[in-house]
Amino acid sequence: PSVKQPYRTGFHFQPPKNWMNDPNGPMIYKGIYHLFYQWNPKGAVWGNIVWAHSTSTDLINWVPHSPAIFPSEPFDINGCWSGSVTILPNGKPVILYTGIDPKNQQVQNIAEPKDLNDPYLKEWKKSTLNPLMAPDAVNGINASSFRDPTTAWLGHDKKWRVIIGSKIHRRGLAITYTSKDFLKWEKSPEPLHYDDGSGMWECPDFFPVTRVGSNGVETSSFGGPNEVLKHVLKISLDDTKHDYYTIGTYDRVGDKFVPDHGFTMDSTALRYDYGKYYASKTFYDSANNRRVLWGWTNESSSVQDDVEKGWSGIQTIPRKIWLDRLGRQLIQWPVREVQRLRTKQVNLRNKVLKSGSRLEVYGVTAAQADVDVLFKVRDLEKADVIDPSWTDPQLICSKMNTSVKSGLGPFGLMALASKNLEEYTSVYFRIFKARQYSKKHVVVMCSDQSRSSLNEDNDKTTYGAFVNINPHQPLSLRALIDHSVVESFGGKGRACITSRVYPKLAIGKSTHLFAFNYGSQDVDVLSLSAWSMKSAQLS
Ligand code: DQQ
Repeated sequence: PSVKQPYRTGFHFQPPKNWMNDPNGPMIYKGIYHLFYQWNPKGAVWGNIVWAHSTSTDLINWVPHSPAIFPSEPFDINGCWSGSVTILPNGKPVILYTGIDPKNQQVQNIAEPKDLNDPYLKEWKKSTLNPLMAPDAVNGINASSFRDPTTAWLGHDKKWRVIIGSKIHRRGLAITYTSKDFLKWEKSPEPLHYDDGSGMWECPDFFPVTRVGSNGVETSSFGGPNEVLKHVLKISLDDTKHDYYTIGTYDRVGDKFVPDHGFTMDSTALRYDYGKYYASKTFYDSANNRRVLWGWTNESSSVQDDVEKGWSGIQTIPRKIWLDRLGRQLIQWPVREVQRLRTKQVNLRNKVLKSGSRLEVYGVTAAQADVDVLFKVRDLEKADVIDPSWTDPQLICSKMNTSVKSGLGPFGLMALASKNLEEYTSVYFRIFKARQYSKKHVVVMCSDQSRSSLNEDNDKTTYGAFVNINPHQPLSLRALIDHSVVESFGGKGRACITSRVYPKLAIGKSTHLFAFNYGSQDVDVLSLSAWSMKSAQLS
């Protein structure tokens, strides 16, 4: 970030210039992390898509390489779209990606490293057998809705499976293909899963999770002798531009995914992130025995602003993800390596945030910071009763902005704030009673961008999520603040909201950070730690 480029990020991944969208084929190979991503070599808007490529030893500092895959053959001459890496049993990584052919049909191709001894895998060669999967008159596949192959997994019959996002009319589906040799693929008669009425499924992801602990599970794993696995299906819904997931059981014989509690894609659905977040993808990090999630966050600024600043799109900080103890949702937390960027630290303990008050956090670079707070409310009886019709947390948050006082809340953080609060992005909680006389509570987490910038030319939509926690316990809120992004984790990773904002005043050294409580009751800040963050090497 500089005076001319106040919105460039210090530690959220972005290329030196131009348009970036989906993360592609993340993996670890010979101890090196690889990130490929959809990139336009020619400008700050979507188009001319190639697979750009960067590598890292810690998921935070990155070295750019030349694009790994770019249009060159009939099977991808109009674009090299999203795809995934599979590590074959002999350790060799291969890429499956979507190519756009001369007729603008979507087909699936394979590429493999030219030199397996190069840990940076700089050069890739495309198979002459491409395309490996293509729509034709017989298979009934919609040629303009057939893309984004997942990491493949090995079945009980030693055959590979891969799913590809698709739609037929309004039915969104994950088409399964199987193969013995990874080159000849056969379409399965039935999809792994589908949903009538949802529209196109982009960038599916399908992976096992363990029921105990937070370790990751290799994509082809069947689980240990006493280990029962669950599976997660995630899809990126083209219609809403949100990533939804559901947890369920994978029937390996029928190649069917059976969700435990259905797979809804509405305002009550499970999402990785309730802010700006799309086209995400996980990989199994064998060096650290964890599953890591990458997700793309696009701009909230106008196309004209993007063209002027010369870039568009960032990646969120990679997150470790695992199944919650009760098996009802995933937990996400920034990979611990990001903490190596923490430098100057400020700590507050046992402060009372009086009703209607703010507490400025001094001494950290508020435009580039990591903040972790623990709040505690004193009397849950003081919570207002939630209106039973309020089932959409985003609506609750946008109806009641930061200035609206309720029994318990809003309390939280004001990030990227100007000195006199002409601008701020607030991330906060409100606690409601589920019903009159009820002992059950509903915790809502909001990210309010409505006052984020004096520039009105941005999308300032307010985001919201329910946080599945018991407010008798302290409420935790972590925020990764990075110039034009606020990436927030509520309830220790039970709800995440990523926002993009473009302050005019709250930039660089003129940025402030506050804890606040505008609710009618005092709230305790059990602890607040904030760190100035060093810049990562990004290019
Ligand atoms: N982006 C890619 C597609 C994918 C979409 C093209 C999702 O493969 O479906 O850049 O953002």
